[in-house]
Amino acid sequence: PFLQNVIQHPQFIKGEYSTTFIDNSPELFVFPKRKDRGTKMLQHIADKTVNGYDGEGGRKKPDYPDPRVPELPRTDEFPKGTKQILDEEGPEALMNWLKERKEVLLTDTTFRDAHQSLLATRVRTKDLETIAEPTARLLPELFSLEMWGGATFDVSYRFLNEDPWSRLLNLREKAPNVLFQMLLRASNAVGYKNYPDNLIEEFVEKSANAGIDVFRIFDSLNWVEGMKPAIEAVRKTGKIAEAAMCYTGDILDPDRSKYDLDYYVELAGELEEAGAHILGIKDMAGLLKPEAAYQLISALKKKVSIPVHLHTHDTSGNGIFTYAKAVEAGVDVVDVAAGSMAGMTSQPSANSLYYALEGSDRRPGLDIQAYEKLGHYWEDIRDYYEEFESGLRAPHTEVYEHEMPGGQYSNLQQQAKAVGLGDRWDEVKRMYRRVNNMFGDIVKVTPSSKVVGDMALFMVQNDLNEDDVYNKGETIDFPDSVIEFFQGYLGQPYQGFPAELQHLVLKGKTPLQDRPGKFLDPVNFKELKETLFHKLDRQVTSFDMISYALYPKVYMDYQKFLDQYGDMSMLNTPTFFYGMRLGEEIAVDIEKGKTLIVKLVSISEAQEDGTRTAFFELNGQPREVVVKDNS
Ligand code: 3PY
Ligand code: ZN
Repeated sequence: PFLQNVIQHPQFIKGEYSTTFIDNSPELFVFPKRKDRGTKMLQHIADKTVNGYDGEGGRKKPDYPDPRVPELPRTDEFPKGTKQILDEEGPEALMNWLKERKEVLLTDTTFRDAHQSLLATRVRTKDLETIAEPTARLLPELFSLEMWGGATFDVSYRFLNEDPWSRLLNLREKAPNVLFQMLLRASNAVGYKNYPDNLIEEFVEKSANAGIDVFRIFDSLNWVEGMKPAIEAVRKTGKIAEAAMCYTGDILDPDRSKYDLDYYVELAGELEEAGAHILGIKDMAGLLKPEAAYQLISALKKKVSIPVHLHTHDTSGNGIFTYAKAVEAGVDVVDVAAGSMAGMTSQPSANSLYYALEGSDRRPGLDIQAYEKLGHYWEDIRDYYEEFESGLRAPHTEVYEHEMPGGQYSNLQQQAKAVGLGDRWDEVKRMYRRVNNMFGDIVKVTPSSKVVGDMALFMVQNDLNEDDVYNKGETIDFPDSVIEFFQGYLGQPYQGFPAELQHLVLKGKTPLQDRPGKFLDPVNFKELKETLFHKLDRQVTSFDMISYALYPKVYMDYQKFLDQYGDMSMLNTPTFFYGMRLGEEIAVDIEKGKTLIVKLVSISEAQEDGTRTAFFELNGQPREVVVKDNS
């Protein structure tokens, strides 16, 4: 281990060592604890078996049938797709190709937004990997696969104990022919606050290297200034910058004139000017009604010369109608999800859209039976994540009232439950809209939507109404996210902040008027590498550095998990969440060519100290682990 430490030391690698290098580098003598991967894994399995997926004894492991994975045509070569056009001819050629298409193109969001919106972002890499190659082989006509970014990044570390960068690299290998698309929150990257410009640049560059082709960039307040650094960073990599405007309000409603048609047309012009290859419309809550879509797309197609890409959520049940009108008005690409992961707070169904456009010369050109087969797989694995379903069973037109983004609905509901407001969810939804009005009618999408959500929870929890806030505001400790929002740390809302409330929230602090990125110290990557080297006791990658810089605590908690249990991403999902049933036997491929056979034999009653002993067989050998029973 000593030699390992020497050759992995950053100074050694850079050749910066002298005779005093060993004396002056005490970290060389820190050796990793001897790991027994088998025992660590059993520890995790025992903990889930005893304490449930939620750590509170929730639900025992159901017995799931194997998911149906479509059989693939027997050929080695992947059919060529959009990725080859970008790689061989560049972004401009790809844009021209796109504009020449008669049919409407599709982005499949099943790997990202669909599960972010339906299953609280919980789908694990293992389940994505299994279906990535079948998807790429069966649907090479897709414009792109949206499969990364947004909330998937931190949820990956936080709740799934896995590394999002590995997800990207693994999927890229399995799907080399279709463009990979990610959702980038402009200066908030994949986080919930503004970051220094050099971190955004580094994040974009490394994501592009690792396999992202299309960056859908949005600002949570539609503030173009806040988007420019990200757009430029993407253009520098030779990849595609899709600058998206978030759709809020209702252009058909004369009483909501703050965000009218002119507002969007002007914004579109600014985004094209700022260097967008594609204009995105990000209807994150599914508020764009069919006739509004027709008017909006028609006006935008007149205004800009770049392709237009529409994203919506089917929460109201009107998604297909909205897309049909958008297609009629000439939209170039729309976002859909595989049938069994579509609808409700997710994207409209690819399958439904295909049939809805029967008889139209703009119907998507793809093999609908392939989509049906892929849907079987998703239908089967969706059961693993049942605990994270929002409970929404039918189209939900209240969304036109509360305006909550599809990706937030199930997450905020979980948050409400966690603070004991599960049974006051209706109130929270109504308060969400009231908070929006208090804030001056703002764009609500991560992270601005989180601010509205935090404030709504805060007001319901403390039984506050608008008058209370204005009357007692001086003495109220507002949530941190609300204070930061009014400080301008998320950027500037269209037409500014409401002055009275800003004054009450800030209590004398001076708000920013300019881009937060201009005031933040750049990340010192050299220093950060040293810090992390000491913390992790191993060679540090650019991916480690970026993730640590984005969210140090979440990242270090993930490292702690790895120390304690090891990499659990290879466990199948039911075992990862629920542990094992008594007598059950599973095979775990811990690396290529190395499989462990695990059997759970018995579990003792709880001892006085609250611990239980789980008895396993690991490759036929008896093993015991002690686990604390939280119940
Ligand atoms: C995200 O930022 O994660 C979103 O999906 C916003 O809609
Ligand atoms: Zn979305």
